[in-house]
Amino acid sequence: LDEEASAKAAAATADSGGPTIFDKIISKEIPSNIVYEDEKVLAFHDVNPQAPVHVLVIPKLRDGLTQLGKAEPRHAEILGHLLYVARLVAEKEGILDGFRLVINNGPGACQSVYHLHLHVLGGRQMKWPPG
Ligand code: IU
Repeated sequence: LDEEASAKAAAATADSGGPTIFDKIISKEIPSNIVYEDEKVLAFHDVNPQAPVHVLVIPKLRDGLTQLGKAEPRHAEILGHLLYVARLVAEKEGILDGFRLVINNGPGACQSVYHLHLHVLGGRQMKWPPG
């Protein structure tokens, strides 16, 4: 898919609240290249990396967090943990010197999987502004 087509495809994906592919990654029905795991979160390499290091950090229990915009007070602890794990992943992957965290929220940001996930990107010079 070219850039425009993939943006359109992502924008056409709605937050249905239904199951996502990440359920099968969490249950290990679909294998992934895991970087870090604990009882609350899973971090694994993105199948379509946008940088030499591209890891997704996700909560194992979605609990309504299809997207960050749905966050409520009860989610504050897991949100903090996801951010801390992103830093552990950056260290493990050797990119503490320069890494970027991204959360695509909703169609306007090309979110394509409606299970909250934090992108950890690095291993190359990141540009600003992002696309
Ligand atoms: P987004 O922020 O919702 O666009 O990110 C979803 C990411 O999930 C995207 O970078 C995909 O490459 C990635 N991904 C994956 O790693 N494994 C999969 O089976 C599927 C998507 I579908």
